[in-house]
Amino acid sequence: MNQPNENIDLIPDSHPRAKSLRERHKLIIGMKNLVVAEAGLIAHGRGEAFDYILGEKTNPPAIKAMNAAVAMLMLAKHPIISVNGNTAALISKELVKLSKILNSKLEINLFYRKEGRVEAIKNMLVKAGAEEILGINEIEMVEIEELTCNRRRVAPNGIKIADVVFVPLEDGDRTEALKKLGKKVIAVDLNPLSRTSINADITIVDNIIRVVPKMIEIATKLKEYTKKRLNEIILKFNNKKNICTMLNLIKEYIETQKEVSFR
Ligand code: PTJ
Repeated sequence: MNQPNENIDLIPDSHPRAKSLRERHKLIIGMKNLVVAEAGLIAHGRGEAFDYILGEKTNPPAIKAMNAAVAMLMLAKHPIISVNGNTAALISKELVKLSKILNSKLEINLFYRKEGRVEAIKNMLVKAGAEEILGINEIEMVEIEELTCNRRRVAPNGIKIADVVFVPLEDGDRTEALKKLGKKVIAVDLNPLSRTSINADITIVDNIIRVVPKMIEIATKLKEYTKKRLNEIILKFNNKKNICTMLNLIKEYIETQKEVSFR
């Protein structure tokens, strides 16, 4: 039987969807190494479908949301980047870099708990350069009462006390629970109509693979800004309006593709 990495090598550079196929394989390898939950593959497939109708590119509303997100993380007292299996498998190096630029701690927080998963994700983050990782010490964990799923178990010095939580690829319940606790939530979700997208304070409708490198670029620029200027970026941002703009862009994209493909 082929090893999963051999399968990656079988994808020729000339394949029109080589990049997308390689991302799938990262997740398949991640699943075999316990980093990714089985359902993570399905979640990625759903994401791919939305990415397709966004033109597989970063659109202006996503850039706007990323600017507001970086400003909010920079102004936060206790910013936390929540890491799940998919994000670790897809972009761990960049996530670690972003956490360092933003002085934001990384916390592993999983929906699907299975023996060995936290350890596998921790190893992946350490390999990517992470120095401090929260959410790995089971006995220290505390519970968020507002949540019933596995994600309720959080680090006492992490999500529990965070004022701003960055939650890439999320399931809806936690965003609502974190909001009830008075925290600001920044979500990355290719589905602009998910409960997470609708309930987050800032929703970045884009692929996490493109988002994190772009946020690193933005953070490098915004580092020079005063607190006042960062605050202005946040005040000017309207999440619901921004999601509506994105929905209009999707409609336009589909119309254009209809014209181009079936005219
Ligand atoms: O690692 P775990 O155990 O914490 O589990 C992680 C998953 C993602 C499996 C879990 O959180 C889950 O089941 O999530 P959902 O409810 O399927 O939601 C995931 C959302 O992320 C969906 O709305 C997808 O459209 C979106 N999504 C998938 N891939 C990407 C994405 N958004 C941005 N970038 C992606 N690459």
